[in-house]
Amino acid sequence: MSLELFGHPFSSYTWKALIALYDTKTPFEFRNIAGDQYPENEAAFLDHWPVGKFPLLVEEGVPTMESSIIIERVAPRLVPADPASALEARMLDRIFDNHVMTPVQAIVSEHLPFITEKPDEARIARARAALDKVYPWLDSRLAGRQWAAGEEFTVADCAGAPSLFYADWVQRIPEALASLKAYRARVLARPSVARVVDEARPYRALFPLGAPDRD
Ligand SMILES: N[C@@H](CCC(=O)N[C@@H](CS)C(=O)NCC(=O)O)C(=O)O
Repeated sequence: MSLELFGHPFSSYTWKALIALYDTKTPFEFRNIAGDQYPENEAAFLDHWPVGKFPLLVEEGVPTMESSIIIERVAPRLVPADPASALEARMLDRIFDNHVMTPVQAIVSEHLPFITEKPDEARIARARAALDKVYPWLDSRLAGRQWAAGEEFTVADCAGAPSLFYADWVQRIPEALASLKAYRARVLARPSVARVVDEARPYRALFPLGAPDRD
């Protein structure tokens, strides 16, 4: 079985799939589509998925889109066997993507000159308000848990790590939310997560709001 993952080393959703692959020690080939350096990778990627959203998994020529589905394909054990635990893990995965990463992407894209000439301050304010609402909810939900969905490292953590990594860069998690801050630190220390953070260091200058000197 040959697995190829197309993605960008600084992309949050690429991290999500990479964390699952690294954590489960699944062999694969990374097809980097960063910038103009790898035109053959970009062409093959767009050939499989003209929508152009990454990551994309290609297995023996057959593409799979969407990071959560890629994880279920390559690392099924990251979804718990018990149905109630599986539901919790999938729900947290959706919450991190839709209610943390989506507002983060909105704020970041409003600062990308090739997407917008002048930042839409109202959109940025709405995204910041969304983060302000979800942070305390996450803090309560994660209290007393080792990992996002309980005692097991799951797909929810693959989503939680990149979304909270970047969320804290655009809107600092308040000190008072100790469980959420501790979870972020814990998940960033996991070797599979530390590896994607390290591999992305050369790309930090790309962060349009300016990467903070930490993490
Ligand atoms: N729902 C998708 C989201 C993927 C996504 O938004 N990827 C971003 C990179 S982190 C992307 O492709 N950005 C490039 C673009 O929008 O053109 C998933 O989970 O894979």
